[in-house]
Amino acid sequence: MKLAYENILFERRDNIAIVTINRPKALNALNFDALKELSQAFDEIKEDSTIKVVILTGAGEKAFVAGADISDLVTFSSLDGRSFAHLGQATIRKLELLPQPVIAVIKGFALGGGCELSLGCDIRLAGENAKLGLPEVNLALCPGFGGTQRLPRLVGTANASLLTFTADIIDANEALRIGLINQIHPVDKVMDEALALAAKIATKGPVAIQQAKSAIQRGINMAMDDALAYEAEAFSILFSTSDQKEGCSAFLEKRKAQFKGQ
Ligand code: CO8
Repeated sequence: MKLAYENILFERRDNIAIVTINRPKALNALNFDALKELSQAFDEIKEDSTIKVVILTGAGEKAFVAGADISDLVTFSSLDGRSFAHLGQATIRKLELLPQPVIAVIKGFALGGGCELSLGCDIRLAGENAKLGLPEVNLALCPGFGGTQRLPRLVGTANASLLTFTADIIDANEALRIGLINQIHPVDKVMDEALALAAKIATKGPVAIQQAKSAIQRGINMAMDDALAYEAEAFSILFSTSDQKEGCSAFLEKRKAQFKGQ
């Protein structure tokens, strides 16, 4: 059954899914409903093997996501805060562990929970107008959607601590310098760049991409010896796929491989 969404848009372009957070009046801020819809969309994507790559973005050019919805936060009890943090964390973890690679397209503000959502993506492409940060401490809150864990793993504890403690909002160039984003593009070109990147990734062996993503995402949280053992399993299982035989044969026969995702 196709699910109806009110706070997000879900579209397909061939084998690419585009999920757009669509609350422009609140700069795409995340509330309970938006998070629940994102979670449902990620479930749909996980079950759909015809989707090879996912793009996650925000509606309009002013914001990717300007954080959690502060008009809700102001009324929260401690229990509300906990369930909101759990929902946000579970949703972003689901995103992070999707079998398909996810590219964030960041135009404008990616703040607080919005920056944390982008950290659950595998690759971040930014428009020249991107502004990123974790301004939670301005609200006497701390990051609650995984930012205290994913940001230091990505940019190191010193950069993460500076951003988190100062609440400074950095521009695209500084975000690129510290490794928070992968690339900067003109605002009107960044979605096309993401689509081209997604199309490129979609030409590769799909099971190989899944195994590589899994080894990266699972392995980063393991001790090195465990992670290497995990990688060896991820690698070896690929020899049971017909795509692997096709990929190696096509190379030797000097032709383009035709992958089936099997
Ligand atoms: N929540 C709700 N509404 C928002 C939010 C938000 N996060 N951000 C912007 N808006 C609304 C504004 O209130 C405004 O609404 P209206 O037009 O009705 O007045 C509209 O969006 C446009 O915003 P501005 O007029 O403020 O636009 P500016 O260009 O002047 O400023 C900024 C843009 C700098 C992005 C500014 O809006 C801002 O600072 N926003 C808040 C950013 C922020 O602090 N984000 C972090 C929120 S906390 C968080 O994300 C915690 C995540 C972890 C939660 C853990 C569980 C408890």
